[in-house]
Amino acid sequence: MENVVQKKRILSGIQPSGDLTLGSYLGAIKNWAALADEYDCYYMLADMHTITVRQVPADLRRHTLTQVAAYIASGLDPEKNVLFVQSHVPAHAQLGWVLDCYTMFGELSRMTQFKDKSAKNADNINAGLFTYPALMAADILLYQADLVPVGHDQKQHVEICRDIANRFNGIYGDVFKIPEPYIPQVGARVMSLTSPENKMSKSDRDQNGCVYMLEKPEDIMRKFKKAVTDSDACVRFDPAGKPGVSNLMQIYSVATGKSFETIEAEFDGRGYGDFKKAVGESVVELLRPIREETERLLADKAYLESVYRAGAEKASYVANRTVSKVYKKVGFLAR
Ligand code: ATP
Ligand code: LTN
Repeated sequence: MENVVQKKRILSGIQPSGDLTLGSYLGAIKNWAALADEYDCYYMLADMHTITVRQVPADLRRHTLTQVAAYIASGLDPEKNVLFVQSHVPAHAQLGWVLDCYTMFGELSRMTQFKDKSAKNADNINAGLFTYPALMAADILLYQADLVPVGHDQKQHVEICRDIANRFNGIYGDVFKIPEPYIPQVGARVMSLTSPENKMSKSDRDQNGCVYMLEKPEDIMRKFKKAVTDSDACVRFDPAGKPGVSNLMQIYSVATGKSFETIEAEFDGRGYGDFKKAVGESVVELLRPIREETERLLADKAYLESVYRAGAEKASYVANRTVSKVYKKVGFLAR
């Protein structure tokens, strides 16, 4: 008897809403590359989500292409992972609409990302920003994903996706696989260098709080030297009492693989100056090969195009099957 074990499937995505940050890398992309052998992996560029906040069209195009290059440069081999652009696969919009009709106003109103983003974009609180989680649920459910690797801030979105899927399955039978969030232990929450109580975010207006994946070494060093700490002069992990120092320790720990105890011992009796310099240098070295490879790939547009075209084709194949099933279940007349 044939004994083929189906690999579990993974789906995740990042919005091409700006230059990728150290947070996007440590909280998401870095962990993705290690999953390719064990799982069947789909990674998208969530450009349809990006227009929930007004974009300059040329910038959106540039960010999308750069992000394809950065995915590959971060170790996502296009032969082993399906890399695609959300808007290239119409099934996302198709299932997104259906799921809008199975998502409740009340549950959408409770989403923290909606509350944060509508506070930041008070002049443009559009319907897409509000129904964002239903489209994200479609992204995940189209691929019948088992796991969704994301940073901590996206956990609530994966939870609402599960609720929507369970609701739909409750009415129509087992249509969707119920996905689980997959959140890294360390690195899931990289905080701003200037206001360590807030998450480092690519759309943050304070550019000094944010380290970008493709940033020049001297700029990275300058930002770490200016990072907010405290007046204790003691390198110790205590996120509540010492948020700035603890954030730097987390970053240093993921960049070097050192434990918090090792880091505390390494900087025992030394000032924050040495510590910040060491963290900055570790990040420069972590990001250097990725920046260089991204620049090399961006010079080869034909290759990048071949990657995202092939990705869209593979993704469409899987996604269209789910849409057909869903259309039939809800009672749409077959064409
Ligand atoms: P935006 O500013 O456009 O909202 P963002 O910079 O906050 O974007 P996303 O594109 O929303 O980041 O996130 C991409 C992925 O990276 C998600 O899985 C998210 O959880 C993760 N991520 C983003 N920022 C951080 C961070 N500071 N720490 C850890 N993970 C993060
Ligand atoms: N909402 C996510 C981006 C995103 C996503 C997804 C992540 C869109 N669709 C599907 C995981 C799975 C964000 O803002 N980071």
